[in-house]
Amino acid sequence: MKKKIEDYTGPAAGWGAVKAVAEALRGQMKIGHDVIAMFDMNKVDGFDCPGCAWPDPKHTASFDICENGAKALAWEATEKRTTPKFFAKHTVTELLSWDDFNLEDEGRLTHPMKYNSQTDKYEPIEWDDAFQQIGEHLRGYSDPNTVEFYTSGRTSNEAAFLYQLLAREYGTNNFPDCSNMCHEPTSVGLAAAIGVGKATVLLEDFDKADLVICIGHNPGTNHPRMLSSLREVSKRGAKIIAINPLRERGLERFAYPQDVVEMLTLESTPLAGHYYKVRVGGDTALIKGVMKVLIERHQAATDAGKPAILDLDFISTHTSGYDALKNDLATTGWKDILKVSGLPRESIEEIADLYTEAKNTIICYGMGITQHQHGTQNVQQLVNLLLLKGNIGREGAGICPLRGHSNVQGDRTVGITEKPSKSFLDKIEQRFGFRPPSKFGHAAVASMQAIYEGTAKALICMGGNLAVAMPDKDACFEGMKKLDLAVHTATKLNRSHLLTAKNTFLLPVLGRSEIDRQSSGAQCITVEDSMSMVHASKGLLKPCSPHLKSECAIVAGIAKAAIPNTKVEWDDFIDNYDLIRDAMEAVLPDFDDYNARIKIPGGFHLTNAASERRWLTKSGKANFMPTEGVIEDPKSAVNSELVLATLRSHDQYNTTIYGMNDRYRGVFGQRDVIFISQAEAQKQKLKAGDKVNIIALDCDQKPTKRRLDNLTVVIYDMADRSVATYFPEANNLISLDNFDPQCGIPAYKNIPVKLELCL
Ligand SMILES: Nc1nc2c(c(=O)[nH]1)N[C@H]1C(S)=C(S)[C@@H](COP(=O)(O)OP(=O)(O)OC[C@H]3O[C@@H](n4cnc5c(=O)[nH]c(N)nc54)[C@H](O)[C@@H]3O)O[C@H]1N2
Ligand SMILES: Nc1nc2c(c(=O)[nH]1)N[C@H]1C(S)=C(S)[C@@H](COP(=O)(O)OP(=O)(O)OC[C@H]3O[C@@H](n4cnc5c(=O)[nH]c(N)nc54)[C@H](O)[C@@H]3O)O[C@H]1N2
Ligand SMILES: [Mo]
Repeated sequence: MKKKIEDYTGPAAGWGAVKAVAEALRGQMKIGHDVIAMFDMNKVDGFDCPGCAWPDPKHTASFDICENGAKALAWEATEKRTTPKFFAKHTVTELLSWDDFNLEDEGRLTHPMKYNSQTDKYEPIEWDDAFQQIGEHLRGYSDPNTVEFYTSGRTSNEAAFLYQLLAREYGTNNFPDCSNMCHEPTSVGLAAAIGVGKATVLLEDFDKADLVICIGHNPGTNHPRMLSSLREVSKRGAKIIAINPLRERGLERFAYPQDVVEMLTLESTPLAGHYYKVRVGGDTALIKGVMKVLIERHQAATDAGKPAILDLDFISTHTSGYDALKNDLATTGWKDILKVSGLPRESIEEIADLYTEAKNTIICYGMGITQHQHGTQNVQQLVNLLLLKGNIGREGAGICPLRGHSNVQGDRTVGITEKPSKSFLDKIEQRFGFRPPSKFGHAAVASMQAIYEGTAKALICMGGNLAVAMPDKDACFEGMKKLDLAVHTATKLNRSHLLTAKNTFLLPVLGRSEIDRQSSGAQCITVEDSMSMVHASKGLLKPCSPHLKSECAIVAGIAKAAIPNTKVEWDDFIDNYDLIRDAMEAVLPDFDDYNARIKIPGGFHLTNAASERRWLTKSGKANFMPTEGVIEDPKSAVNSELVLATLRSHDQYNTTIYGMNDRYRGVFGQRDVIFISQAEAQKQKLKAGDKVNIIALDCDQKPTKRRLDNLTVVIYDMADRSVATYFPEANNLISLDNFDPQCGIPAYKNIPVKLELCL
């Protein structure tokens, strides 16, 4: 595709999406049965979309696929294959010179493979041999805490539950997880504030909200099915506010592909009526500004005998810490708020007006909020704002984190955590008869540090592309090569697989769309969406190779070989996944009648105490959590004149690159671009099409060695003093110690930088 930059004038979705789906399918899938299967995605008896975690209206919609869901499926159900023949032709050294797109575009992995360092090639291996050899290595390490067990969030509840059993019976709580890179501030921040680290809303709440605030997320690309919910909100006349440094088409206008009239008349529904281009890293400043206005106005109103703005009853009955919040806001100066948020005071007052007028408010947020050194505090500022008007725990109101991978939330629920609770470990012991370790283990950053420092010996990966997704490519790549053992279960080849350890195994796994047949018949698995709905998913397509195993079967195979006296009935579990679910029911709270309840269309909702105004916090109340100052990334060069956010294009799924376009942002045929506002470009003496190098700065604003060269300048409607480019290409600009100390999330969204014009 030819490189070009061109304004995208259409709405989000609409005909552009229909065309893009057709393009995505071309070259991947034959138009036939498999494409028809797409329409069974997210339906009762069908399989869950491997794309995002946005819930479905009732899991009964006759036709509710979205462009990026279709791309995710086309990518998984492709006709292309990465076979032993392919590996015989290419050395790993050669493959390392391929780009990420071309590696995955070779298609689905078909055979278990083992790396041979003599030939520098992956070679086929029988499953049993692979398991025996992996088991032998694992049995050889004297300290189980030198093994890291990574999970990427597509893994089903059943596989994740078995995986944590394997690791814990083996003897470790080292569970680096992709959620450590996206919603850890949610798990930690919400838990401290309201006692539950998850969304307090259900899809139905969107029908009752008067105001939806979308802050730091890009639904048109990353949660496209959310657009139909936002469309309903807008059509009802409720308001939507977008707070985002970049103007994102998916937050502005949407044409619903399922609405024939909208499609044929080329009409679209406007979404956010109010758009605030906050500076990258300016959300805490902005939200604190809004709260400051609200409290001052409330004070003035009540002094003058006018109606209250805040919900004082709620505050006194249900919360703790209001005075501390008030005091902190009183000492936060407007100069700092305006400088850091990059917004004029009128905008902040306007947001306060809209929030005051609305009876019910939902706040939705994503990576723009979480991926900062103060990601946890950022999330808590959103909760503070909601608590001021009692907007948690009633209809039409609440907090709505947009989770990432389609089952990242479920994986955590069923035990993928480096900090297990005592009650969870007790239950495992009661059910399985072994005492799991209680010493806390590693999350993602700590794992990668251990890998880099050489204290970790082995890395087992349930999917994902860890070394590419993490910050500091140089350190990650070097670390991976020092490992004694790397085991990857994957659908497609990616770069992490090529960073070979002394012993490396690549195990091909069934995708969610494929039939998982075990001795008792075809199995279903379960997943949990962003709103804590748990439901079944059953693959319908013929597996792409007869040599694939399910994730559950691979975990069991490794476990049996690594733990000779295992107490777990692995074979029974694999014969029939109902038995895994029975065991989960015995161990996990809220999973009563699990096998029966997943058969209910749409699944069942896991209890969320905060949404019932039961506060499972230490204080027994919902806690206001003030944060000092307005700086979200205090360990970076806080006065940096320019900060960089790393984002996803419309044609990518994390490290999986589907194509070279970012249609809604008007970028075609390329990814090596940097977005900058017109005014900022002028200040930097740049113009569209110029080539620049990005240089990351240290705390003292001195240039570091971290750089990304030769990016094309794209003038974009966005905040000043901010720039943006794509991940994962930009990941080497971030160091491994640039993370939120409360929860460990890397600060991917606020890198102080300077630009250098290429001559
Ligand atoms: N098609 C597709 N779907 C996906 C994914 C994918 O890669 N492709 N990834 C999945 C995963 S794992 C995740 S976690 C989610 C991610 O979903 P999102 O959270 O939407 O992810 P991003 O694209 O990283 O960034 C979102 C937005 O944050 C804005 N932003 C950047 N910095 C700031 C800031 O400082 N403040 C504010 N307010 N906004 C800021 C950016 O302009 C961008 O619009 O999507 C999931 N769904
Ligand atoms: N700079 C920067 N870095 C980031 C981010 C950012 O916004 N900016 N976002 C972060 C976020 S939110 C996340 S979640 C991480 C993503 O990190 P990961 O989850 O580790 O990465 P993915 O790219 O989603 O993993 C892709 C690989 O998963 C495998 N795969 C796909 N489907 C399946 C399956 O069904 N089963 C198995 N076993 N394997 C499968 C394929 O082999 C594919 O190559 O990246 C993080 N990194
Ligand atoms: Mo994510």
